[in-house]
Amino acid sequence: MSTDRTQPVLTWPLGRLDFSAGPLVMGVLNVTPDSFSDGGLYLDPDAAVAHGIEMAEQGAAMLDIGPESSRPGSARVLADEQIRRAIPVIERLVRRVNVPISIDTCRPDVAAAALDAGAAIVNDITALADEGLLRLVADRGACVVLMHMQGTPETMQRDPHYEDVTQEVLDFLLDRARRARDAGIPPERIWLDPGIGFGKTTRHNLRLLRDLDRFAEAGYRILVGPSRKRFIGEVTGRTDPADRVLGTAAAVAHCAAHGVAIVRVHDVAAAVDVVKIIRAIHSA
Ligand code: HH2
Repeated sequence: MSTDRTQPVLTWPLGRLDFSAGPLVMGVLNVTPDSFSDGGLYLDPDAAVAHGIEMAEQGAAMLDIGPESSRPGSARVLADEQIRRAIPVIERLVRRVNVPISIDTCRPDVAAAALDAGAAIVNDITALADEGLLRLVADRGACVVLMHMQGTPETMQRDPHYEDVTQEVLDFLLDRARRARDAGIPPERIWLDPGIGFGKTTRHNLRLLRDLDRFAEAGYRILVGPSRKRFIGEVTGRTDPADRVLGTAAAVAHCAAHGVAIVRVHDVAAAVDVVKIIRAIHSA
């Protein structure tokens, strides 16, 4: 079983991405009042669109629009409110930037509205648990991020537990990937994400990062989202997420050196530089 990851250019009905220059950078754009790092900064659509354009200019290969925070302890946001936050921003961004737009949601009605507005990727932290979202992604020809999470955002950090975190996360993702393929989603449009910080202790996150080669060998493109997360604060002692840019850069460098296809970050310019350096070293 494998997807043809040797093909550097991915074209799908809604977009095109060239992976030949090493890992691609996905810029995070949270249109929420309460995201752990950029909450409240881009609730205003003008500010959100300006930041999206800025990240594309800095070299983001795609933009991930998040209308609901999934930080530990966060509550769910109704679909209507997610649509109200995200759709005007997506409608404007697709006309202003030349990169695919991703919608970070687990709700089929939000994803449908985003795809109608021009999004090309569905980023689902519940790995298409919802049958309707699975069918939507298959029918509409979107790319999808299948992410691993133990529990739900409300409860996931209470007592995460694994016998073998890497094997369990990998087994889960491969199982969800098989289900997505059975529903008709081609393997090259299925991207797998170990879900850094989602029902994991710092040790679990570090183990997953240490074992990235095993994910990269599984036959699918791998996406990793370490950006400014708590494990970086715990290792470095940086309590303010804004002070975790260098720690994030180190994690991005590690991802780039271990077969990751996409890194999801807030600090696009830094990640783009890191990826360029790792790539230059590897092709020297
Ligand atoms: N992390 C966050 C949200 N969505 N999606 C994927 N695929 N992978 C991730 O690691 C991931 C994600 C959490 O980060 P952020 O969006 O910055 O914060 P919040 O959930 O508080 O909006």
